[in-house]
This record gives sequence, structure tokens and C-alpha cells, in this order.
Amino acid sequence: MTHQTFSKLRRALLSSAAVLTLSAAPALAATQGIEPVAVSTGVATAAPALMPVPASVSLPAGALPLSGGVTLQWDQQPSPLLTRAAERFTKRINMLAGRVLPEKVDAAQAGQVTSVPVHIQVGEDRDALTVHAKENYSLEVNASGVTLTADGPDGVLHGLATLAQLVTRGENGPQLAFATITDSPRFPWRGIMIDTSRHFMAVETLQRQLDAMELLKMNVLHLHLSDGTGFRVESKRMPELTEKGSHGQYYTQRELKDLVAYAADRGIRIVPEFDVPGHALALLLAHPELAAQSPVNPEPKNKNNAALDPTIPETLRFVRKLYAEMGKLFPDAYFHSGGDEVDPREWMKNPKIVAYMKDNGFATPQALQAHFTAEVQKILADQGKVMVGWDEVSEAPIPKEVVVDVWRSSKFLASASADHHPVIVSAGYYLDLLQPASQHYLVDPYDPAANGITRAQADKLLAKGGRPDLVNAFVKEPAPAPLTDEQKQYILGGEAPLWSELVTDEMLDARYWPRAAAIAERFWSPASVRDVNDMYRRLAVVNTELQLTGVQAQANTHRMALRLSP
Ligand code: CP6
Repeated sequence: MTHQTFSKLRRALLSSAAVLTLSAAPALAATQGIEPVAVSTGVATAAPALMPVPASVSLPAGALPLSGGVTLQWDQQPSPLLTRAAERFTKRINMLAGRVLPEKVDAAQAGQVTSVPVHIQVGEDRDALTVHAKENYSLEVNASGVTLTADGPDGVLHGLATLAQLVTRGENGPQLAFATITDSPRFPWRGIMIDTSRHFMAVETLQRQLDAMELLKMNVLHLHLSDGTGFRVESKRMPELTEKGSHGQYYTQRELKDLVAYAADRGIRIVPEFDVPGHALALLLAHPELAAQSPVNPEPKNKNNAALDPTIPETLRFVRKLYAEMGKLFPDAYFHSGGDEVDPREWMKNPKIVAYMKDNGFATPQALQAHFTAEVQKILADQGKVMVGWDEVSEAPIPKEVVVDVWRSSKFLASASADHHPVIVSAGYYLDLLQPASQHYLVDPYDPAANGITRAQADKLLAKGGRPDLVNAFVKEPAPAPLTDEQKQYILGGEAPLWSELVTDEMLDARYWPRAAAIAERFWSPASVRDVNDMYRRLAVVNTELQLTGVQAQANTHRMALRLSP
């Protein structure tokens, strides 16, 4: 049996076990004083659990009986994308409603079962999914049925995700809570980052993350595809990259094209990252002539450090060729070129690089990196792409159009947005740090003091021999002023990264979920939505909903499991 078949089987067994324990769970919970809300059903018993909280919502008393499930009715012929979405959500809602499958309904029963009509009005269709997608929708559930209105397919997807969360369990069976909702996202960029280099993640695993993201209205999957530990894509123009850099663990071009389509179907863009000039060991195993340090040691103590030589023309020719091929696989306008954690010693120990810096007036390695970044930006612009880079790229002047992905101190929010760079906030949302959901939940993307270390903490690290260039960049003092309205315009949104040095494929679901759902709410809902207790109440329901969808979300967070009855 292959590993993938095995994990599918294991998931099926686990989810049927969860259903079997259903009847026992409330009794057990009652004896332990734990509130038996939605223990294993994925369905709230009382108030619906909407996550992310809509921009505007009212939930009047009352509900529609749902034992007959839902039937979607379109005001115009739905596109193929919406037809597939309709099938997905009808299945999901009917499953949540506990409705018998249509083929199992006999003639006598069929007459009694009436399904709830859902009228859907879609504006124009979309050709390509972009950061400017029309995501707004409104949803009305009342005694006469359901109306979902949106300007485009992405709004419809979000409206259907909300509709699924309005399914509750009433005294007389499944029901759809009455609601009046007008909804739109706070930020247009709401992502997770998956590190496929440190541990390879199966295509099915990526698909499950996309399934979960759709439910939480997240819309960007950032794939970290190249690092010191591996290059994870089939290259046809430079097959040596895949041969020497992947240990046979890589995505074929066909798989990636299909994954991009799978994501677009769910309103999700895929932004690839091919990290240069640092984190380059896997690239250098195939192209040692581009290394800053020769000979290339294939098994160094730290696989993060090997870097490209930014001073030779061959390096930029290589980057152009690599990005041209990879950029075609990923049609999104944005392309992440890394730029993080370049160890200055890799460059400064090479006399040729030092001489080049002197001849060209680059006083520091940062200045040299800025020059390289500007060249990479030109390459990407020629290829019709918008460059994204980690916040190191913003430490020296670079073109304004470069999007800065803030991962160290959130003070870089203030500096990058003041310099008129679009910004993605990753600092504060690192899921590999194993912090509780609440910690990430309370980090606001607009807060330039939310993340980083104090001067005193930094001094301690420096006394222990920490590298000043690394440590000082994390210091958030002096605290920058709050962002001005103008700076706020430059914050595109955020991403929850999960670095996978210690995370394997079979652990991935539980590392992301349910905590990433709390982060999804931070990126979607109004900034004023910050009640941690209410978040945990809803997260418990969303968690079981994710599990029903096939995502092996962590069984419960400590906080959720110990929630006591009032
Ligand atoms: N790998 C890469 C990493 C990290 C980064 N880039 C990282 C650094 C510090 C922490 C977690 C992850 N593992 N390529 C930084 C963007 Cl705490």
C-alpha cells in the first residue's frame, strides 16, 4: 500500500470513529462539566458559529427546517466553476444537515422531503483570479428561503461558505438559521505559506489545505518551493535542478497546473517562492559554478547558508531562465523571490566579491543585496510579474513595486509602507512556533509594535554571541508611531507561515488547523472583532467542520477542550 492510500484509509477510519463516539460524547462531557456543544458533529446546537465574523451580520430568532437539504437556483446559467462549487457546497451542506443521500431516498420519503431553495444572483464571471477579485456578497435567510447576491464568483464562494456555517441542529433536526449578512474582506491578501522544501508535502495534502482555506475565506497559498534542503519542481529547461536538488521528491509540471486550477476553483491564488540569493544550496548542487563559496559542501552543518554569487552575470542569467519557466507554471501576477537571511559571511569571505563591492561602491552586504534585488525585480517585471520578497529586501533602496513580506520585527510595516511598498504581514502568524490561537488572533496587521523583541532581549542575545545583523533586525524599539491612513493603504494583508523543519506531511493538517482559522478571521473581519472567548467558542465548531471535510485538524486546543459550562 502506498503511503497516500494508507493515510486516506486512516483518515476514513478516524472520521467514522468520530461519528461512532457521537452519542457517548455529550454524556461523558456532562459528567466532566464540559459543555457538549458540537463535540463531534461539526454542527452548532444553538447559535451558529460564523468564522470569520462577517462585516455586518444580524441573526434574528428563527430557522428553516433543513432535513430536505438545499437546492441551488441560479438567476442565470452558472459558469463551469460555479457549477462545480454548487456541487461541492450542496454536498457539504446536505452532509452537515444529516440528509440521506438522494439515491437512498425511496419514493414514499421523497414526497415528504422538501429542500430549501437558495436563489443565487451572480454579477459578471471572471477570466482570471487576481488580487482584485470581487469578494463581497450578501446573504438573506428568512421564512421564504435563501437569497445570495454577489458581484462575481468569488463572492458566491464566500457566501456559500457562510451558508454552510448557518446550519445548526435544532430540537426537530437540522435547520438553517435566519440571517441578514452583508460581507466584505478587510484585506485582499489572506494567505498561508507552506514550506515544501524542508519536508515534501503530497499533492493531496496541499489539496486538503486548499479545502480548509476555502471554508475560512482565505485566498492565497504561498508555496515555498526551493531552499537549502530541496528544490521541489520538475524543471524541463534545467532538469539537473530536479535531478540533483529534489531527492526524487518534487511536483511534476502537470501536478502543479492541476493544483493551480484546483485552487482557482476555490477562489485561491498560488504564489510560488524560489528563494534567492540565500537558502540556495539545492540550486547550487546542480549549479556549483554560481556559488559564493567554492567548493560547495553538499552536507554542511547548516543548510540555510549557501548563497549565490550576486556579482557574476551567470547568476542573473540563471535566475532569468529559472523564473521564466516557473512563472509560466504559476499564472499569478505575484512571484516571491525570497531574499531572506543572506549570511554576509558567504559573500565577505570571497575576495572576488569583496573586490567587486569595492569597485562598484557597495559599502555593505545589504547594499550589494539591494543591487541584486533590483536586478531580479527587472527580470520579473520583464516576465510580467510583480516581485515579492522577505523584509530583508527593504533594508536598502529597491524599486517601489516590490512587495515586502514582513517576517521579523513588525516595525518593517512602518518603514516599508512609509517607502510606499505594498506589504504582506507574516510576523506574528508563525504557526511553527506552537503558540495558542489567541496569541496570533490578537496580532493586528496594522500594529507596527505587535512583533519583535525588546532592546534588552536583544542585548542578552548579543552577549551570548548572537550575530548583530540578525538580532538587531528583530528589535521593535523605539516603537514606531501607529500607521497613518496613507501607510495603511499599502498593507495588502497577511500570511500564516509554517516552516516545516520539524513538520512532516502527516502532521501538516494539525499544525495549520484550527489555529489558521483564527488568523483567517484576523485577515477578513473588522479589526474590532477581538473577543478571545467568543473566538474559541466558534473555533471549536469550525474545528469539527474541518474534520468532517477530511482535514485532520488538531482534536482540540487546550482552551477549547477545557471550556466549562456556565
Ligand atoms: N526558512 C527560511 C526559515 C525561516 C526563514 N526563511 C525562519 C526563520 C526564523 C524562524 C522561523 C523560520 N526556516 N527560508 C525566515 C523567513 Cl523563527
